[in-house]
Amino acid sequence: MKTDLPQSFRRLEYRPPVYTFDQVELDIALDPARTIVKSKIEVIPGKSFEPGAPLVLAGQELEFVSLRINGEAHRHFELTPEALTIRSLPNEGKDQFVLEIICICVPEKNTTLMGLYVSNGNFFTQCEAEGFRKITYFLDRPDVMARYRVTLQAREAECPVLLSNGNLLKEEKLPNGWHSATWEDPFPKPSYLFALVAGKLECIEETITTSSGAKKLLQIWVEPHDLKKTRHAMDSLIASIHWDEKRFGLELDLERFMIVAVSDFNMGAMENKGLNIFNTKFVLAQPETATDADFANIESVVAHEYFHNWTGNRVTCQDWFQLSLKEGLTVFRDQEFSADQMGSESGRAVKRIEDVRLLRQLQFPEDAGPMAHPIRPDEYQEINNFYTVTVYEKGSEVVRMYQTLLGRDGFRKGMDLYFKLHDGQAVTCDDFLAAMADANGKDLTQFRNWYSQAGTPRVKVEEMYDPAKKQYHLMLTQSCAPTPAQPEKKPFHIPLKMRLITSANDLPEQLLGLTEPTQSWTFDNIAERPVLSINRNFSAPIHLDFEQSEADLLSLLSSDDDPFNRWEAGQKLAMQMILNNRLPDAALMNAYRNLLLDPELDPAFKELALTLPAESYLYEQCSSVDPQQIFTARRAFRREIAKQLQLEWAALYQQNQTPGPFKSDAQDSGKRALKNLALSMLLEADPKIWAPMAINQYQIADNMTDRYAAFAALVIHGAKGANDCLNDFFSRFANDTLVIDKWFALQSSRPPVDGLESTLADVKRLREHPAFKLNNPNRARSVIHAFCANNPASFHQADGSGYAFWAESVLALDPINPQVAARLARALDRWRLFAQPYQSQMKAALERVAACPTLSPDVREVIGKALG
Ligand code: 0A1
Ligand code: ZN
Repeated sequence: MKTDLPQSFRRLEYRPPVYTFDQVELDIALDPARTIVKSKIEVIPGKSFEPGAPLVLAGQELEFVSLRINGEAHRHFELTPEALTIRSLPNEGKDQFVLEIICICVPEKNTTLMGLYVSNGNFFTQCEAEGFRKITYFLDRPDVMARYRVTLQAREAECPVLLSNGNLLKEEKLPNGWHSATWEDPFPKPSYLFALVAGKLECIEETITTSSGAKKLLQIWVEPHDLKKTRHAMDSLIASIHWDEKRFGLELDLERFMIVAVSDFNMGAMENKGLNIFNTKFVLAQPETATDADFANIESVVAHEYFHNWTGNRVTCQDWFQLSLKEGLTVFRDQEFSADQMGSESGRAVKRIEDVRLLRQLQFPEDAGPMAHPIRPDEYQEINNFYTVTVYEKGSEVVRMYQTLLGRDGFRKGMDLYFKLHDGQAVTCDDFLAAMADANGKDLTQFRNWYSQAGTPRVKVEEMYDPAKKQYHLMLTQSCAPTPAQPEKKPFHIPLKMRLITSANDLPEQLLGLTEPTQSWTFDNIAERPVLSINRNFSAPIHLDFEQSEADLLSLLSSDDDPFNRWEAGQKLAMQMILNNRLPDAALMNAYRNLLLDPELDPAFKELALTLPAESYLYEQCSSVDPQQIFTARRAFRREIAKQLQLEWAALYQQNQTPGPFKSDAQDSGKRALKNLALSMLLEADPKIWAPMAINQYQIADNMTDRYAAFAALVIHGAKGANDCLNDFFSRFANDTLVIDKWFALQSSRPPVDGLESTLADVKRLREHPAFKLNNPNRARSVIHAFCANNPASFHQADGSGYAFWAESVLALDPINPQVAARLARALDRWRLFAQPYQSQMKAALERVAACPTLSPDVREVIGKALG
């Protein structure tokens, strides 16, 4: 039994490397049962070098074979399960020496999907954050950047394709049916960006010309039967390349850029230099099998990984505490790209609303829970647990605030300086901030608090209008609740876009900088009491405490010129009424009706405006959550909108059809979104009347968005015909893994329906289904995570049955794949927020998992912090 305390890593304990690597040669003979890895490395002293210092290499789950230094066998070393320590180096390590190591790994046994593994008979790697040490002994840290030359060998019949980073140097036939390929990456890189892929794959390719006139080869590699689903990813890649040239002056630096799809993958995708590896979910799309959301996600993930080529690869992170340096920045870049791809101002606003909704649904709870951490964390036990919505999405909001403060041009100046100073280096978030400050001659000292402090700041708004003096007074007070290890917070620099709205409609938008705990502003010559529109376009990632009257909120909902705040006003009204257990009143219903009938408004915006705040966001507004009560109140509210606007929904359903060939662009997908919300509302209002229309849509649909929406509406509302659709859908798409994931996920995320068996009973049956595979992360997530994290009303049962299922699932997944298990473990993060009996039941489930003596460090950290 392991009794040692979990090991913590601390940001302030960073030391530069003692040794570093120059040139790395890898020779890898691929065999699923026994892959032989030979490395030949030029080692030189690093920044912390002292003569005589040992060279300590990380290595995990490797079979050590041999070690040579400068061509001679070397005996002065020690091996532990985690490290290879080499002593008595030539000339005390002061001169460059050549290290040669041979070791063996077993890809077919690797279910963690970190390091080298096999998926559907093909070989793939995943090295971020610390997977390279499962391939060979190495200085597996991002501040050791080396040049790689890689030779892959394999049996040609099983692995006709051999890929690695960079440019292909040569290919050779070898004896006994083996062959080899040698790749060279001209750019120094950290080990986490290494990749290899080998197997039976095929590609589509395109040649493009970049801004400097260079020709580049683009390839997308997939299993042969998926080739027909790669067009959208290729178009997205080409669009991303052009966008980065135009917006940031950044050009593709390699002759060849490859994307490979794999169906067993822990995350979305990975930005390995020149050889991005993707979860199939974020590559493969055809109208018949992928929804509009899938198309949009593919576009943004392809862009995200491509953008990493500069923000992450050319300039990388000094250490893993700096993860947001590359992730926050790259999410910001992909969000801006997707916004531009929407093709209109209203499209940009729609994208902004979607991003903020996600932030509030997922990141706000994280920032208020036991795993709360600053975007640049100070401590971790397992770095894999820190690929979080805080590091990514809040990180992106922080980058966006630079742009808000400095303007687009100022932000671009900062980016230019960042690359000028740091190209080819491993740097820190402080370096990024300094580049932004120096390029613009600005003091951003206080802005640093966004990097060091966790928690979502609250800004209290108080206003007063003085009709006699025609003055408007605004007082803002900021605060931030304690988070783990941070009882007290310093004030943040909060950029707040605001506008005073009056009938004359003549006051401009302004940017207020809230830097003090409390600050006041006076506005003169304000002819009448204005309506305040503040934090426009969500200029800062904060909670607003503003007791704005319902009348003012209704006025913003009907006419704020900032579409984000227009949406926000509606969300706030709905939220307040749901939390007070009220149904929408006549005034709100009227506002909804006007909005839906407004011919000027984008259908995608209408869909967002009529979608209620998520349960997880509603929880965050309560001091003691009764999940069943919130579900019931929210559902009743929705049903009322559905019923009272039934005629409008029926009309919208007809008006927003998209005849003609399928297009996944913003316009058509916006119309489909509104039409399918209308369909769902009609079933909410009266499943008996409207089910036949949904069944018809299901049957005649020529695209997955419409087919799935009809299917989901039937299942979610427990309508007649739902079961036939379930059977039909499964047999229609039995050979398409990604579509079958949808089939599983829909059933697992179905909220409770009167008269139907509990979703948990369904989920337990699904887990026994022949097509269920716990080892495949997408499939496991489609059943287990879908239930535990996306189906609150079914999950939170007073008898604790949902939590017991969660505990069993965490314990079953952990020995197979700790990363996937640890994500699932997070589903109980907010247990302290819940009322009884939920809270005690959750605690008991957490304790049951904690009692397992063989937990991975990943799950141990999450559970330990939840209970701590
Ligand atoms: N850097 C990737 C995310 C990523 C992180 C860890 C992984 O290992 C399991 C895989 C991918 C990105 O931001 O897209
Ligand atoms: Zn990323």
